[in-house]
Amino acid sequence: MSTAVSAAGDADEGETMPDVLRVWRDGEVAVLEIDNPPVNATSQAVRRALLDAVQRAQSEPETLSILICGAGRTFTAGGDITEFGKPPREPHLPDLINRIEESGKPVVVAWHGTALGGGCEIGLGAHKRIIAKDGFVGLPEVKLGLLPGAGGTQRLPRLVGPVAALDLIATGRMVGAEEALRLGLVDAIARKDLRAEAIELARGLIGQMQPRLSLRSTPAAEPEAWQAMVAKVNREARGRIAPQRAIELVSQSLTLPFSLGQPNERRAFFELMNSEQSRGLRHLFLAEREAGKRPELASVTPRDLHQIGIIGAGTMGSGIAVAFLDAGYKVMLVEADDAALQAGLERVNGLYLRAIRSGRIDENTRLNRLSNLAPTTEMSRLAGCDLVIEAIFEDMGAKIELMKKLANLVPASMLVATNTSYLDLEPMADALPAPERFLGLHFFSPAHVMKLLEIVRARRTSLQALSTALAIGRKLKKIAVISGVCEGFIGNRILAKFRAQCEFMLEEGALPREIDAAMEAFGLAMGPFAVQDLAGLDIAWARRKRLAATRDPADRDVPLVDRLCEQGRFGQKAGKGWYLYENGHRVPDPAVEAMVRAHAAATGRPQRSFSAQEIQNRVVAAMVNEGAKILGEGIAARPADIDLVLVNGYGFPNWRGGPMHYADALGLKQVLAVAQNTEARDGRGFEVAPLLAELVSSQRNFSTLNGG
Ligand code: T1G
Repeated sequence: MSTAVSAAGDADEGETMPDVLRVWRDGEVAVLEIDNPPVNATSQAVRRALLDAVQRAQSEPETLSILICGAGRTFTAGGDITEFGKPPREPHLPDLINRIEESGKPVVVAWHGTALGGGCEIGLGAHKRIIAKDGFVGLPEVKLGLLPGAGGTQRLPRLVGPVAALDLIATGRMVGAEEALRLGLVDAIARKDLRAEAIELARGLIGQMQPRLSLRSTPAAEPEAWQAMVAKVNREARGRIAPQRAIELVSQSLTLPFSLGQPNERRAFFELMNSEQSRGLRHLFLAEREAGKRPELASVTPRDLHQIGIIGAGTMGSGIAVAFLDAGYKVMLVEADDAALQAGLERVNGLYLRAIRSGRIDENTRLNRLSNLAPTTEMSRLAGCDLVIEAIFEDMGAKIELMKKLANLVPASMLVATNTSYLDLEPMADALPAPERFLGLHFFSPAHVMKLLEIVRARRTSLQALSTALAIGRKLKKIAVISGVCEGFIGNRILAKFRAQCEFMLEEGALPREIDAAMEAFGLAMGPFAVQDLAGLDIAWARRKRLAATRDPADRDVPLVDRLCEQGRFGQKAGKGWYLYENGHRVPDPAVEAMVRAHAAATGRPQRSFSAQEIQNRVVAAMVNEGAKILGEGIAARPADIDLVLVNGYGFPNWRGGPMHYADALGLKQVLAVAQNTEARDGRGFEVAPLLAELVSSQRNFSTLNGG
């Protein structure tokens, strides 16, 4: 017998609640199955239905034991993110879990798919936990700028010890079944049939006294291991508050009874929920899931792809090859001659050997993946591919030649993509018959690691090509964002404005180390000048030389990179660039600082000092102003897409939610004022994006443009 339970009890007047829990009995065991697609989030309806069912099970004489499990793909992904930031509604998850723990009848939880956040905490309240062989469990709240708020920070240390608990809570990482068992986080792994074995486990507990985790004391930690974990968490927090609060709360589980620790946890949870950091991270979570959803693609079916051709086996080409091999595709790698091909294969193999050394894959996996790789110097072999991506050097002439060659070698139905990072796609499309199958797939280096994929939509790119590219993004586990065509697309176009602004400030009295320090304090892993040194200043120099002829003389131009390169200061690889590198450490170089000062004085601009805040605001204003232009021109569909690009491809701190989200938090009026007061062209200010001005005058912000 099975009944669907709707949580009508606490519903607001007139509101009908969905059926979210199925309840039936297997002998003396009441089975409560959460059924709230897509991920069984513990919404208010689920909490209400579970509480009612647990209470009913207490009074039913036929029920002697209780199993809580989930329908569909996952036990539960935890708290319902769409409810976050709204006033909490009863019953609250901590109360429900306390009720489960206090149950006079034993409660077992069966975890399958992912038991995350509140889903893990429900398990910690239960008396026994069993997990599917391929199940995962974790407390990922920290990734949303939160901490577990339903007892997790107090019960988990009591179960697995404070060191392992802090590790799991502060990193938010999920553990598989084997590790969960080793840690003592589960009592058993189901051998074959999770549901049947869980029912057996529940039946076996009938009549026994059930231990309550909250009444147990946290086992003492080895001081050294604890200190090492605390140091690691502090080191990795890099400006994020939640991991630091985790240290406090897990520590409290060692000294305070649960009855005092839990209210502290709850307070911290709500404080974090209202923090800008959590708002930023939640914004990105939802943005990631929205990015691929385009109304115009709703009814378009992506093509099935099996064999991918990649032309060019340099750094980008070999990284892209590995990204596809890792996702299970067959890859044909094409180079111009044997020597280049051999070098490319060594690169690919080198990436796999590194993955073995770091323990990410084993030898068998390497061999397996490489068995799907076909190297060749014969372009004609590409005819059998479903998609070809060119990853040759950034030269328009060479790319057009390549497209012309392809036009004669591959069928007109084959998808063709370029990995260019800033060139115009239209002349390449013109060189191909059926240009609607052509688009940009802009990977970021290293392509097999970096999460971002810019999908560049040329004027004639078909909806099917676009939808196929999004499907590729999902399969490669990338965050794919659609961009229109413009110099640098979304990311590099904004990066150029960011860099230019940093160089302008050098002419107005700031030093490279001051700008880098300000931007590192903002949350970037490395400041812009340190990054240039890492990438090699010769790259920027070559680009400057190439663009020199077409540069608008009115554009403000800072020639300092030329001066550095003329002196052989190519960056880290030369041991000197914007900085000096001594035994791998970067140190400011008085000679460079003197050169910057002399250049600044020669410009005749007034010189002054800059606060970190002023540097940050100016950089952000430049990025946001360009972002607003990109939106105004329709290059990006939503502000949230721009945030995804900057966070996942350019190291913008995720806990600030991306530049557009951050600008909203800062106040667009202030951003506009900074943009208006900044000189970007000789004697003139920024060209302020009309959209930015319009939003300010109508007292709106970017979030109103995100839709949905
Ligand atoms: N709430 C609401 N919707 C959610 C959700 C959630 N927690 N998690 C996922 N979704 C939606 C998602 O928006 C998407 O919707 C669909 O489900 C599929 O997700 C006190 C309260 C579970 C590993 O941080 O990590 O518990 O786009 O595309 O790749 O401590 O989603 O189809 O409309 O991501 O298979 C802690 C977040 C909450 C888990 C599945 N929980 N979720 O990944 O599919 S805090 C989390 C995930 C908490 C307590 C507090 C992943 C996933 P749509 P998907 P997936």
